[in-house]
Amino acid sequence: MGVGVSQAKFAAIALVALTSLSPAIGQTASQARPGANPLIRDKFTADPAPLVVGDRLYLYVGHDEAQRDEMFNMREWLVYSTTDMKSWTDHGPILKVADFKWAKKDAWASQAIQKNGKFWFYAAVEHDGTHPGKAIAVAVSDTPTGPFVDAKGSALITNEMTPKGTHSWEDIDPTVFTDDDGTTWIAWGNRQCYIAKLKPNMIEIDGPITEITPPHFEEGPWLHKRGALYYLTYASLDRSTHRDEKVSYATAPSPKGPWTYRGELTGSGKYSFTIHPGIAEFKGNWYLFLHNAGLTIGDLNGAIGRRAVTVEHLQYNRDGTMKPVVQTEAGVSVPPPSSAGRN
Ligand code: FUB
Repeated sequence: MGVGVSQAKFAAIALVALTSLSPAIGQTASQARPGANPLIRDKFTADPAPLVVGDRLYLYVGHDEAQRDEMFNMREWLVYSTTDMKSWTDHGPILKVADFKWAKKDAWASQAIQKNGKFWFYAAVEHDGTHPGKAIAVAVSDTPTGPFVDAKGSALITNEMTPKGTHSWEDIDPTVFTDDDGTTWIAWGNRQCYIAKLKPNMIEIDGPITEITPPHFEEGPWLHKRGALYYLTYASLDRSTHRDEKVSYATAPSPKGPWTYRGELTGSGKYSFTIHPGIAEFKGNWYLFLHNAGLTIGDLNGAIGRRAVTVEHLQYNRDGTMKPVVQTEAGVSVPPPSSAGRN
């Protein structure tokens, strides 16, 4: 009995010692902490796009399957969900590039929104030879977890629709946002950033495509609104000073602009050339989803085509600007750094 007690005591002390060591041993230890980064650890995932539906947050991601030195190998999109930002349910693949008969490859960045009782999923893909270059596809489903089907049977946006661009991957990374008046806007781009209205049918552009490229814009735009202010957050690259993308943002009084550059929101993602913002308000708190290349699975380490999605608390200053976000392993397993200025 005495031995049993001291064994139990030893076990308890060992557990306490291990727990207090955990911040120092990084990723392995933080696996035990619900909400820590990266969020998904059994697959490489990129380009996180959150969507709140009722009391659940859905997170759409591209599935990175690059082997060894492959640059990208992305064939499908996956969705996960949570009710508490700590534990995630894996709903599996919702759509493959092959489901768009006119597309060749590349399940690149996406975003889903809910409108008129349906879920609309916009994504960047590589078009077949009939419209060479990247294109934007639209799929639809009755539920956030699919099955999604091609909603149009052809691309929503092709490379020819934005003739100013000089490269074939200019038309990528759609972000969609429905304003209070019911108008849905779509913004997208690489090096140039464009915005247009969507028709109420959600599968056609309505009116002109306008260029709104903010400073250092590289790709991955994300539109959202808080109070009266519109935000355009994006992967930025100041080629004169940096090798890897960071996140920057601009604000405007309307989706039509004028957009005011507000500077950098984050640094670069760990070991990653790309980074990709996705923003959501969920249960009274704001979150910034990102990706980095800090995850290792088996003998495959992080790389440009083997990324891992993360999330951090997002906080605002009283004037509506966003507080700089530091990327951490603790993520939302710990409370936000400060509650001052939160709405
Ligand atoms: O994941 C493929 C591409 O890399 C995305 O479309 C870009 O935003 C960048 O993350």
